[in-house]
Amino acid sequence: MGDEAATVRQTRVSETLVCLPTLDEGQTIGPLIDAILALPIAADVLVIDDGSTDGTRLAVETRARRDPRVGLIWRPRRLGLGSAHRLAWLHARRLGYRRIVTMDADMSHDPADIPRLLALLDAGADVAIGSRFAPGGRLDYRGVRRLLSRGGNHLAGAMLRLGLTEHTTSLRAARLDRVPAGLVESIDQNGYAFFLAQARRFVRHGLTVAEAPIHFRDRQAGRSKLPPTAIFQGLATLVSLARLGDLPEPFAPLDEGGGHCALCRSDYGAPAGDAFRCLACFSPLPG
Ligand SMILES: Nc1nc2c(ncn2[C@@H]2O[C@H](COP(=O)(O)OP(=O)(O)O)[C@@H](O)[C@H]2O)c(=O)[nH]1
Ligand SMILES: [Mg+2]
Repeated sequence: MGDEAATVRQTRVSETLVCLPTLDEGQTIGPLIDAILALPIAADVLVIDDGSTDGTRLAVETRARRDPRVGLIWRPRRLGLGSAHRLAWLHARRLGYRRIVTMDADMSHDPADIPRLLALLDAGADVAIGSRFAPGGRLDYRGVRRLLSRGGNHLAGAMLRLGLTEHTTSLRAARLDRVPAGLVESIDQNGYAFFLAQARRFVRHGLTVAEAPIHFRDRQAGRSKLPPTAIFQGLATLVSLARLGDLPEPFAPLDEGGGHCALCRSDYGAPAGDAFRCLACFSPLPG
């Protein structure tokens, strides 16, 4: 397979898939995978890497070769954080997982929080969100980043009225049988906008969403991959979502057969705006 195609490698071992999108996270991805696999819960790990050049791919492939619980979807170039999450959801459904967990790969999210989120699903929630702003939660950012995170989430709380304290971070767990197929896979947004839209869809489509307080640490290695424009895109998305009021956003249900992509030979076709795209290599597909 050439560099223009995605490589996809994973078999399902357990019922829970923990998904980690990466863009040059070579210093943290190995220890993070090891920490997740050492948790007192059964989980597989999927990394969705967008053409990292810093050894991320090698660190994942080394582990994937010796442990069937570890999988990798490698895309040849940066295709966006939201698109990586949508692909993770689609993949989890295709392989028949019962639960999905998503989180950042820079160690800002603590793998030890995963069992706490899964416990909320076991207690009856459809979705569990790790929150920096719920009572007991912590955020290590200082200065402008802290202000933007806090302010953005206050604003989202006031404008969307979802009953949540956290709208913009990726640490989330869900029962795949309770979330309609396509609800997440059709969110055509990246960055913070994706997480805002996802939180709103969960609540407005009637799912039971629980929050668990988390301690969010600042990254110790590498640098932030989200450009400042992601903040403005998030704000614009917030305004357009608020305009919908309490109405659930319509979404395109997934075709269970899955759009087959002739270019990368995966089955990752999903609705994108008015068209269909392969989420693995991003080529347009016939609708
Ligand atoms: N696959 C993929 N991962 C991404 C992309 N953008 C960011 N990430 C990953 O998403 C996670 C969150 O990004 P990060 O830079 O830490 O955002 P911040 O915490 O808001 O500064 C990290 O694991 C990144 O490596 C992308 O375009 N594609
Ligand atoms: Mg980060």
